[in-house]
Amino acid sequence: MRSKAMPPTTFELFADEDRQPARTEQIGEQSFVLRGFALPWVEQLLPLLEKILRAAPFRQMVTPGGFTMSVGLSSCGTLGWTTDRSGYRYTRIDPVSGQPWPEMPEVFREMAQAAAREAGFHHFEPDACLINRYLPGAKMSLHQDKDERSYDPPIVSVSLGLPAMFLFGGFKRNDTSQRVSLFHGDIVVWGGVDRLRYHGVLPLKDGHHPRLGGQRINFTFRTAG
Ligand code: MD3
Ligand code: FE
Repeated sequence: MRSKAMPPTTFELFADEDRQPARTEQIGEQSFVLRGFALPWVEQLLPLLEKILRAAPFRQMVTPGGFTMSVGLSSCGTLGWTTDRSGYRYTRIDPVSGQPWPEMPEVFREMAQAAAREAGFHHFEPDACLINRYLPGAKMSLHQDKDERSYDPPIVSVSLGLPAMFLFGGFKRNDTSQRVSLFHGDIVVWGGVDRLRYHGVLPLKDGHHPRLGGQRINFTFRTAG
């Protein structure tokens, strides 16, 4: 046992209270930005992402209202998200390939579970990972995510590539939004009372990211079924 008066036997890099420098930002009652949380996984993720995209390439889907989304979409996992003129839904089969969506790689799930746990959501079991691709100018208008069977599990979102301005609104479309910049490697976890808040993404600005080039890719992990 080290006595109070004695100097420490080793010099630690951080005192306990300084460990993990302020990397978690709370943006809602149950919403947290984990800055850089995905960075240790990125190099494992990218080749797996390329394989997924060979089987299920990004496509621009049409909304029930007849608008073509500016964001390119794909999915992996048991369920994937689709929209067309007849509505929004989760399916087991990719309507473009006619095949099941590519499997969700183990490391995707582990990263999402680690992030959920960090935000206080234990036992997160995602069965869907939506993959969004933003090229410069692409945006996502304010919306709620309501196509999942239960709103109890959180949603985990991973940002890669170019930065984006995320809009985090309230429970009505016209409630004021807060703006949150999201950077390469950031993970956001949204759950509980914040799960049905309106949200969107402003048009992506032109730029070059050293690893992903002129695009932003976002994964959202959900328990959909
Ligand atoms: C807040 N994607 O795919 S992720 C979406 O950056 C979507 O691509 C955006 O909105 C993107 O549906 C934002 C963050 C996100 C996802 C779901 C939420 C934030 C959320 C559900 C409730 C509240
Ligand atoms: Fe959404």
